[in-house]
Amino acid sequence: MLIRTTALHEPLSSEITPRRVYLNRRTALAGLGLATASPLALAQAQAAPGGGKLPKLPGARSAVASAMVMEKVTSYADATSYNNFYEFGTDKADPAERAHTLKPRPWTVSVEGECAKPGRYDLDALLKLSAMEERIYRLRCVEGWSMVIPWVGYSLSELIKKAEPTGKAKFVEFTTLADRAQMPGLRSSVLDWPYLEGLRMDEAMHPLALLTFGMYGEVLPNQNGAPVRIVLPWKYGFKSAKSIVKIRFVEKQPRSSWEESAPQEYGFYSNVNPTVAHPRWSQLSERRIGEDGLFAKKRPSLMFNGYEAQVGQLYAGMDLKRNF
Ligand SMILES: Nc1nc2c(c(=O)[nH]1)N[C@H]1C(S)=C(S)[C@@H](COP(=O)(O)O)O[C@H]1N2
Ligand SMILES: [Mo]
Repeated sequence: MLIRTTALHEPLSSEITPRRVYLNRRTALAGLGLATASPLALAQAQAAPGGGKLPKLPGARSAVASAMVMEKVTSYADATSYNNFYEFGTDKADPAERAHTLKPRPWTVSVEGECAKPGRYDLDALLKLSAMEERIYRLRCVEGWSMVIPWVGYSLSELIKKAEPTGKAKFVEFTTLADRAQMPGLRSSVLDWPYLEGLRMDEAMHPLALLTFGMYGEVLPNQNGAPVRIVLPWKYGFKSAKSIVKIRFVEKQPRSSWEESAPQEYGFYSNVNPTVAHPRWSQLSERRIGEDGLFAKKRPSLMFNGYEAQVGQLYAGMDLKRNF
C-alpha cells in the first residue's frame, strides 16, 4: 500500500519545537557557527529516566552533537518492551519477556581478521577504551516504525583504530552471540544463526557509528542487546546488531543474515530511503512508537533517517536503488 497524504507534511503539535528550545538552539548555532544541539535539549534528554534497576552508565555531551535529534525521547518502557531480537523470539514482546536468560557478564569481544593488532577484549576493557558519550538517535526499523533513544557509547572508529586494519580490510563483519542455552529463539530457523551483519570500512569508521553499551543513562537491558551492540542511525534497525561477540576485518563484502534470508528485500546497505520501497510495503512514512493512538499521524520518513548531511558523502555517485 502506498501511503501518501498531505497530512504527512503537517507536523504534529508535539513535533513543533517549543519556542524556548528553538531560541536556545539559535543562540547555540550563532555562537558556534555549527549545527549543534541546544543545551536545553541535552538536559531534557539526559533527564529521560531509565528503569532505575540497572547499573548507571552516564555519557557526556557528545562531540558529535550535530547528530542529536531534537524530538521527544521515546519512553524507557516503550524502548524496552517493543523489540526485535529474534534470538529470543519473533514477537515484539518476546525479548522483554525472555531475555533474562542472557548473561551479559563475563563477556568478550574478539577483534580479528585483516588487522595488525587483533585482540580479545574483556567487557571492562571495552568500557574503558574511550569516553562514554550520550547521543540521541532516531532508530528506524525497516518495518515502518521508529523510536528516539538516548544511547550511551563511543564511536566504533575508536576500537577499529586500535586494531590497525590493513589495506586489505575493505569491510567489517559483526557476529552476535548464538548460544542455545541462553537464547530460546535459536530453536527456530527463522534466520541463519549466528546473526551476522556487515559494513563497508568507511561506514564503520564514520563518527556516527556508535559502539553502544547503554541507554537512558544505564547499561543496556538484555532485550536491547546487552552488553554491547552497534547503533547505525542512518540505516534500517536490523543493521544495528545486538550482543556482539566478534568483529572481523575482511576483504570481501560480508553476507548479512537478513540479506541471506531474503536478498531481494534486505540489501547490504539498507540505508533508510523513503524513495525506495520495500518490495512488500512503502517506506515513505513511519509510526513513532508511543504515538500509536487512534489519531496519531504517521511521520514522513527521511533520507538516511535525517542524517543525510553527515553521511550522504559516503554514497556519492552510487545508485541507491540498486545498492539498497
Ligand atoms: N542479534 C540481533 N540484533 C538485532 C536484531 C536481532 O534480531 N538480533 N534485530 C534488529 C532489528 S530488526 C532492530 S529494528 C533493532 C531493534 O533494536 P531495539 O530493540 O534496541 O530498538 O535491533 C536489530 N539488532
Ligand atoms: Mo528492524
